[in-house]
Amino acid sequence: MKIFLTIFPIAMVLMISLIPTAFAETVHVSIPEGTNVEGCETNNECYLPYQVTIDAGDTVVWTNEDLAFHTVTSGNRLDGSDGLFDSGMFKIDEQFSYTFTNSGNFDYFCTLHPWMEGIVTVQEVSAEDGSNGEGGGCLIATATYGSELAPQIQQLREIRDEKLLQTESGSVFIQEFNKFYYSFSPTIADFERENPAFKELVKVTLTPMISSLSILNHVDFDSESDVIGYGISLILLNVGMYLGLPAIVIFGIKKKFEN
Ligand SMILES: [Cu+2]
Repeated sequence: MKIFLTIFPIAMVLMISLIPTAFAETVHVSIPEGTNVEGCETNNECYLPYQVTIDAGDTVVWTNEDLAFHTVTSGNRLDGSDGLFDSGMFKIDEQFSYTFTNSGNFDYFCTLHPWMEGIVTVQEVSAEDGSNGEGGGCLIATATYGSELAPQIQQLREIRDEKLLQTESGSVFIQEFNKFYYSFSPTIADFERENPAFKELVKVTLTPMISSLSILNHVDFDSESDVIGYGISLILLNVGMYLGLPAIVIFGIKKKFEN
């Protein structure tokens, strides 16, 4: 039991210390009071700050601090909305957030007060394929289970689209997970295609994790804290399965040899 008792806390500390650095950043932009009247544009103060620079995967949150309705609509006053994002009208103290998955310069304006303009500059994340956000295929699972339509993959997709992406913390998690995941998954998927034995090994390794995720199909998230709660429980369960069980087995074998 000693090994288990040593490995488990170390693994926990590692997991927990990795969580904050792995999370995407959230950048706040305010819509200051009085922007419903022309004039703020002369100093670029209709959205504050008027220009923000973020990494792909980061989220911008706009807060309406004015007394009037406003919108945050991608595009510009000359060409109108380009359809990428649109808050619709939102009122005082309400927020609108958008997660930028691709790099580039994104203009936006207020459709009610077109003099209000802002810009979001999104920098490429230096991962191999980190810009691929929602809708990206699960490369490893696809290579492992043979097709995008395998039930295990459908299940993962359902959890992602119907559960996690419906909540804010879930969306943040997926963004971060994708950044991390797409940094190594193409390599593993290629290797699996070339090496059937490795593919079987991955299948055996992934199955407990996918089974544990299926718990999420049977719960309803009522609040953001539910998501975090289930998320942490699942991480703990998986740490237990992947580090705890082998540790117990190794310990058992060791004990046998000692006797
Ligand atoms: Cu406005």
